Amino acid sequence: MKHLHLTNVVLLFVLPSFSVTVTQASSLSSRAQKIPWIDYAGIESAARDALHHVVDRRALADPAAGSIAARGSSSSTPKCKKIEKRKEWRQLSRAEKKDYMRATKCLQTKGNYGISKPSDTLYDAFTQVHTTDQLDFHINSAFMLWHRWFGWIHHQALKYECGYSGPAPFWNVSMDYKNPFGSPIYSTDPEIGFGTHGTIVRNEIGLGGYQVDNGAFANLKVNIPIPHYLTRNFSYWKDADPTGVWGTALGESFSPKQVNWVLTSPTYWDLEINMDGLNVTGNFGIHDSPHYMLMGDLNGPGWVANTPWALNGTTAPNDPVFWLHHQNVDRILWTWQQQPGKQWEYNGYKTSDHIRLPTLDLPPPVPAHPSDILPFHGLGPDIPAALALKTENWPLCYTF
Ligand SMILES: *[C@@H]1O[C@H](CO)[C@@H](O)[C@H](O)[C@H]1NC(C)=O
Ligand SMILES: *[C@@H]1O[C@H](CO)[C@@H](O)[C@H](O)[C@H]1NC(C)=O
Ligand SMILES: *[C@@H]1O[C@H](CO)[C@@H](O)[C@H](O)[C@H]1NC(C)=O
Ligand SMILES: *[C@@H]1O[C@H](CO)[C@@H](O)[C@H](O)[C@H]1NC(C)=O
Ligand SMILES: [Cu+2]
Repeated sequence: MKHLHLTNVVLLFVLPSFSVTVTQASSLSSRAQKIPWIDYAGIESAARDALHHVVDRRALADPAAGSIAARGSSSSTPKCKKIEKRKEWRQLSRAEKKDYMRATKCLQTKGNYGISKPSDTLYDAFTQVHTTDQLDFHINSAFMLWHRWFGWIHHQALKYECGYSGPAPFWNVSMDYKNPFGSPIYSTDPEIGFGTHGTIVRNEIGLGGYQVDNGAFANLKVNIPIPHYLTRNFSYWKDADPTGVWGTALGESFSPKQVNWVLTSPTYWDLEINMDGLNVTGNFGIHDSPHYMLMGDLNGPGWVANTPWALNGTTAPNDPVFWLHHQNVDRILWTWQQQPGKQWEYNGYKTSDHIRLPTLDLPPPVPAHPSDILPFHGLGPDIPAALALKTENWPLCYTF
């Protein structure tokens, strides 16, 4: 329950006078069932290993902390059968792309394991989870690791519920920074394009934008927070740029130069601040900018003040582009982690209010710790942050 007063532009996922009612969501997730393709016991064992690993490293780095016996992986933790290499969307074959689109839509035919309303599908369950207490895993240290795990679960769902056998693709948005909507991602091809948007104005959940009426997701209906057509509004990029904040300036925030700069972030926390553009006015960062460019569902229903939706969280996973964008954010984190000494680094804070709102008189921020629990509201178990630090370890088992 916090009240943020933003004088500036409303930052992504941070709404004025934010207050969440969690009662409904909590009662939903308490009914959540076990998901058959998730190895709960293995994950618990892997989580224990990851925590010991992080603790052991601290003991080694600080002899005063005493010696903790070196500890190998527990024998009950499964091993990766193979390490999958993720690919940029353009590297997928046409057949793989087509199958990815098919599997994505197939999630709308699957049950939600009690994560969401009975009438919701597994597709909706992802959005439901992302909408629940979203400040637990946005604009803070948990953000990048929470989304890494969330994207991995989504890929598992595509595999085990819908038979997708290709890699989890990412959208290297930097390739398109000069003309994002000219990207082949937004092809109108009914088999392999994510589509643009149409001409029909849809505002069921606020000033929504335009119904996506072309590409593989033409006229897709999504159900969170209420049934509506998938919506986008590309025109923020094209026409409205009175202040230079929403227009071409957004492309600059994910240019190759910007990515290289973000990769020089000295600590994990600096990486988070820079990825989200949290400490520079008018810079929405590599992560936030595409959300603002597409608007509609990718930006969430809170984009207009004084609507019934103004106080809700975000519907971003309703737009299939969400997954490709977040796998790219994950790729940048992964790249940063390849530097010497960075693989197991996790630090920063549970909120970024003190950075974003420096003029407010706030209590000291709570430091983040690798044992902090990332909540998934029934979409598999909650996990300690430490478990998501290394993508080549079980159960993530992927690389870039
Ligand atoms: C992403 O795009 C940038 C800009 O074109 C390029 O420099 C970089 O190598 C690309 N990386 C990957 C992994 O696609
Ligand atoms: C789309 O965004 C523009 C700003 O570029 C705004 O003026 C327009 O009202 C939006 N359209 C819809 C249908 O929401
Ligand atoms: C949030 O959205 C739900 C629909 O999912 C709506 O019933 C509720 O009134 C909204 N809450 C707020 C505080 O706007
Ligand atoms: C913003 O982040 C950059 C990079 O980490 C850092 O050099 C700078 O001091 C930060 N500024 C503020 C106001 O925190
Ligand atoms: Cu998110």
